[in-house]
Amino acid sequence: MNRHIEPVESLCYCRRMWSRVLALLALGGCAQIFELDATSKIAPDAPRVDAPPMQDAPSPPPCTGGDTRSVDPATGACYMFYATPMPYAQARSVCHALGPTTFLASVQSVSENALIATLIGAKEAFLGGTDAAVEGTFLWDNGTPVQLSNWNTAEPNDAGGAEDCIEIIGSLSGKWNDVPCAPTATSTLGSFPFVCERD
Ligand code: MAN
Ligand code: CA
Repeated sequence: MNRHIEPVESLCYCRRMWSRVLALLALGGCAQIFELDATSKIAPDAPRVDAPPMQDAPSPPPCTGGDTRSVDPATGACYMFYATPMPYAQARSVCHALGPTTFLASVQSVSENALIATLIGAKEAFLGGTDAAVEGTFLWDNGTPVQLSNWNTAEPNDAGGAEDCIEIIGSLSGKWNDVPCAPTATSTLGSFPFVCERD
């Protein structure tokens, strides 16, 4: 037998139920919000870094040193000609003392060779090439292989089995010849003016 519910009583019952449902929903919503708040990781604002002021590209150090010097406009390299003759090892030391990017000159292009030939005038000068480590394999003083070939006719001939360094000959439009790297007891040949290159 169904219990009889008075209409007023049933209305109140319904209201009570609804307010409970609403309260529960509200609680659930709050819980969710708190949960979100607890777990969300919003990064704090990164500190502002102002853009550096606009600046011109840093200018390379001036090309000084040697008795005469010249800058290759194509690469910015600085070539310095030292007219006092020295053995290769001593010339190399003079160049290296000028800084970590300065070596006895290496030649990568025809235009670079022409620039050095003009710089030395009618003189002869050591470049940085040598095959002292492995006969016939020439390396530049900066460690790169000699790839350009600008040898004079019949060179390199390793004359007397004693020519491991490269000279550039101004009076022959910059042609190369292998020569002794230092004078010996039997030959005075081996001291030359030289060219340093700073890259
Ligand atoms: C001549 C040629 C060269 C050599 C020099 C040495 O010019 O044989 O190859 O290097 O003599 O004086
Ligand atoms: Ca030679």
